[in-house]
Amino acid sequence: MSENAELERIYSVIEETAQLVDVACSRAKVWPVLTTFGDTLAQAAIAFRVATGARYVGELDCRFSIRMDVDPYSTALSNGLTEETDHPIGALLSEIHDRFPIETLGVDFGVVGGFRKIYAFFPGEDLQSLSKAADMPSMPRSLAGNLDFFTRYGLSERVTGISIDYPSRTTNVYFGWTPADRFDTKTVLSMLRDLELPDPSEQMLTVAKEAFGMYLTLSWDSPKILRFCFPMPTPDPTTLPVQLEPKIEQFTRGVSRGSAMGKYVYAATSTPDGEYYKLSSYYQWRPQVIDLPTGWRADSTQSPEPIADPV
Ligand code: GPP
Ligand code: MG
Repeated sequence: MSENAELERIYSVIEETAQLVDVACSRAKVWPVLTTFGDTLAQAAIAFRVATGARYVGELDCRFSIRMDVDPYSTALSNGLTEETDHPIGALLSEIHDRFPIETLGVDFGVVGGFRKIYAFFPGEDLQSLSKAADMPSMPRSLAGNLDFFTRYGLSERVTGISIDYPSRTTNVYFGWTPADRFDTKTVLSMLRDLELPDPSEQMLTVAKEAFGMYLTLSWDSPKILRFCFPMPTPDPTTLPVQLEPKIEQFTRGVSRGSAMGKYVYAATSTPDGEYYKLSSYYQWRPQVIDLPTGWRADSTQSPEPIADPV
């Protein structure tokens, strides 16, 4: 397939997926992201994500891995996807590049809002030190300010990646763990209390118990951790021992999975204003994007899945 035909094909999938959650896809916002970063989409990991929080109303997020030989931030700037800024957020990606072994790069965009995030993931078997991340001059100071917290829970050498959300001016730090590290109810409760976040619901505890890692959101304007999230893998969200939110259920029922059969991540997020839930559905799966344990990890040793057939 020619590159343009491949982009048009993916665009139709994005449009159909947006319809499932009653969102009108903006070609003016989506197409420039696809033409800027989409030249290796046929080989990329591609995921769609819905979330229940107020900040996600009327939006569908799409994320995909990109080629490793581009600098995604300068490429986004030169293609007008984001504006030049003096804010430290503008220097963060190059500091990550200088200090960490990046194995996978990805971008995220909203079908309404357009270009949003850049992801930098490190090799799953080479977890990185949090203090190294906290020492970067452009990292929010709240990471260094909370180092004791991470040390207390054994997380200080478990960084698997960092993402940067340009319009929101926030950054996520991702932590990975092995099944042996799974966090029990008591620990989760204590972590959230330490961060002055609300006590978790039963649903959040169910998800946290099965989580393959956790991640948090920081900004340059607050000394606090803004959000704290537990993601769990599942082959079928409808079989989870939780009541799926109507928006997530609607999405799950109709979503097209391309070549990625049964690869979902259901995530519980804690914020000072309460909990919300997110579901990512992989349309194409590549094992490098996130280091997953158990069954998912096992099939990552098999040959890559075939390129998706047109749906
Ligand atoms: C989770 O963060 C996303 C990933 C771990 C992988 C992205 C996948 C690719 C195919 C590149 P998020 O972006 O959903 O976080 P937030 O909740 O802050 O939006
Ligand atoms: Mg997510």
